[in-house]
Amino acid sequence: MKDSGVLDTVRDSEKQKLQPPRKYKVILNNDDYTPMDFVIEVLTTFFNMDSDRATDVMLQVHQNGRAICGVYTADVAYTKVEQVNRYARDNEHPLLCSCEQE
Ligand code: TYC
Repeated sequence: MKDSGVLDTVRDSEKQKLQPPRKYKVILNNDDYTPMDFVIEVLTTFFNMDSDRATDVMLQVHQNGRAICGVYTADVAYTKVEQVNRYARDNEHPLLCSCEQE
């Protein structure tokens, strides 16, 4: 009889340890009120985009309803979401940033 129970468990737990970290898409959502310039500022400030790229992504959100701004590990993704939503609220804009697992 094959005696693999314990070894399989050890191998499974080693495999789990070796998995790369889960990644999260950070998403910007469209609304009718946030000024386009403010969205571009957010993309350059929090997602390190140059102004051409930021303009493209902003227009993608404006036209399609949402766009991915970047893909990060969980802690970085959640921090970006909090920082962007805090910054939008502080400036009295309804801009919504969210994230979902890739
Ligand atoms: N739709 C907004 C407007 O017409 C612009 C906008 C773009 C808002 C992207 C949010 O994530 C957004 N002023």
